[in-house]
Amino acid sequence: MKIFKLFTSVFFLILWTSSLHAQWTGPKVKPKEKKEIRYGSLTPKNRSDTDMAAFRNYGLGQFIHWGLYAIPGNEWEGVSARNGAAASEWIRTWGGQTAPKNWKDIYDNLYKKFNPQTFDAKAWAQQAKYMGAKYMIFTTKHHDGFALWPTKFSNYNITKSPYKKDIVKEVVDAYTEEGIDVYLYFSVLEWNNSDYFSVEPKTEAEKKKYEKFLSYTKNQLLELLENYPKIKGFWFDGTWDQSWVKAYDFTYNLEKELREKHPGLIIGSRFRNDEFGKRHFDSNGDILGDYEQGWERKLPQAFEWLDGNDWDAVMTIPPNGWGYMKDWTGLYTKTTDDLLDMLMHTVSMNGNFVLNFGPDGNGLMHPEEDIIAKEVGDWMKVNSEAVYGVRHVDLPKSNYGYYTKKDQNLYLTVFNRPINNIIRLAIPKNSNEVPVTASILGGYESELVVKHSDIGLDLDKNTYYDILLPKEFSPERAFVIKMKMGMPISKSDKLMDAKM
Ligand code: FHN
Repeated sequence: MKIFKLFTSVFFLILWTSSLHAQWTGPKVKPKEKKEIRYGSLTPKNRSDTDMAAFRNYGLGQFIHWGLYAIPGNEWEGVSARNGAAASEWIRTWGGQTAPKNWKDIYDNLYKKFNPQTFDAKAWAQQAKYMGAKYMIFTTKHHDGFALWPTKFSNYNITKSPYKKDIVKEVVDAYTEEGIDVYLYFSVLEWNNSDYFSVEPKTEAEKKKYEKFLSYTKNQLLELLENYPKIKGFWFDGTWDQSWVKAYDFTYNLEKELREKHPGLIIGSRFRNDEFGKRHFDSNGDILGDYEQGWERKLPQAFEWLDGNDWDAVMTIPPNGWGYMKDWTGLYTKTTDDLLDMLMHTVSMNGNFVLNFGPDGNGLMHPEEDIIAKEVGDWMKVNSEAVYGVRHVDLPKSNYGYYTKKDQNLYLTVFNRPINNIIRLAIPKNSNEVPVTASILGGYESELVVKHSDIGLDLDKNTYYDILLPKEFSPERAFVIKMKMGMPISKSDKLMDAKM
């Protein structure tokens, strides 16, 4: 029995890691030969409508993982699940020596205890607003299959808990009221649904069951659209199993239907695959859906890897674990400075950075999350101009931090301040735009000195602009230099080479 438990947890760990290290992130290699594809993307690359334009401008978002797993918080009766389950929201798969007896049964009955007395959707939304989030993604149903809305299509839902009320509605209403767009996370995969198959159903009986599961999934999605018409999109998950991959005709038609029912709906690249089983990107390397949705707990190293697609990156504060995890000790948890660095890394490459929160069984954020939300918000109050609605800058990479731009403004968010207080920007010699004036967002009033400096590097394609930082300016975190760009006063001439 113990060996079996160990086997299952190792199996899930392997599954988890392989799903996260799949091939869609990293540099993209387009196939040499074009294939005829019937089940490719239903929408063009970089949709140009207003909903997608809003997505492109968000910059910062919030993810919330909330469900029955919030009750144990990655432990049970004082025993930690840390090495027995892949992540806190995966605690149902807890196996190995530390797992409690009849754990799955205990877990599946947790709904009888789900009664978050201090849950206040308005307080969450206000916190997210203070943090600067422009959109949020909320788990309507995670892999355990428990629905946080009163779905008509399964009994395993919030109405059966002592809490009873429609949590999804509370969240959608509260965030929308604060001007934050809502996206619904939906896991297709369900651990405890007997109609669900991870492998392709083969026998007639299996096929029948899986057909039932597919129509249940469709009904739930249409129900979500009908119940919460204010939502902007779906954030799909748990779509990697072969059962779903092989159902490409069904998923193609379902996506069509969802889009028809809800014009402007945004769906990322995790929803479905083409008829050759290619996920995220079809067999020709073209994106499936409206944006690349594979950046999870990691960021692209190079802008080129994104191939011009819209994208988001979802990020945990602990190394892994999206649901509530009571005990963070002994784990490297990202600091506010780490997260701001990741935020600017992301927006400098035209992406949205989505920070995850995992509230506890009473609806309260982890105390460390409260601190981070406040600190990110304090920073955003001063610097959000460099985050919202900005675009990638085609300049040589700066070692000081990250460039972003909006209209005639160039922003450099400085994380690495040089000891000589000179920020030296490399600008290609043939550039028609150079920094003309510079100032620091918030805090420091006067304009900074901008100097054109010529240094002798052989065969250098760049020229240099120095921005002098006042010695007395000593912020505690990264700061943003805002520059107005304009015509260069004089083109830099080629210097006469010395005769040697
Ligand atoms: O397995 C899930 C995990 O629990 C979490 O929900 C993340 C969020 O992006 N997605 C899955 C793994 O890709």
